[in-house]
Amino acid sequence: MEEIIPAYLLEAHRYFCCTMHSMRPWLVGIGILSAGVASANLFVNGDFEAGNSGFSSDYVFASSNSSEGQYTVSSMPSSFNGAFFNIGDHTSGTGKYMVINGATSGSPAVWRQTVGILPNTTYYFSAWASTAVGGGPAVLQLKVNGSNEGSSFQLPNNVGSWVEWTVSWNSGAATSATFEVINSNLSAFPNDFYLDDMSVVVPEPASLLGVGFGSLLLARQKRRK
Ligand SMILES: [Ca+2]
Repeated sequence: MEEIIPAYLLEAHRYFCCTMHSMRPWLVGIGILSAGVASANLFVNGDFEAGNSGFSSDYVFASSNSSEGQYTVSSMPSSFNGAFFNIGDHTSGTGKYMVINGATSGSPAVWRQTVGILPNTTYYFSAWASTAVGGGPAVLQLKVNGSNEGSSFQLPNNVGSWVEWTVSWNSGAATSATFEVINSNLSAFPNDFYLDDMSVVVPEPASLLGVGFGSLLLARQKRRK
């Protein structure tokens, strides 16, 4: 029977049916691989396809818009506010996104999410934004652990396009990061906008994968000695 079992399965069997001690190099390799995969996007529900979950907001969630400072998650913002432009979401063209009527006082967080991070690592924040009503766009600012990061980002004056907002940030000694999106435009009208596909990644996950594969190869070589 053995000759019909593919060689790679026999190889895998040999390596996984060993003692815990000799598996340690494998586990190191797999752990680093996992870190590389996780860093693809640390945010939960960044694409809003799961609806109003995975993030918090100082804005008030509402299905129908009755005042400034409210938001919803929808694929059809005109059902939230009849003046809002219906644009296909950034993720697939048919999915959901965050629909926001800008607040007029204070500096409430539009969107907030806390993630575990590695210290002394540069992370790359990205969000896609669009204007809901033309004429007076939102101006966004990223805060990480309470500090402004990057430049303020003004959305397009007109409706109908998604634009990418990016900020790079180094974690320093931090092992946890709270990312907050603030809108510094406090006008009542229009000041309405959308967010989609929020992400935070390590810029070069491929290099982490490389380290992971390198560890696996090292483990193989050690076992063959
Ligand atoms: Ca989406």
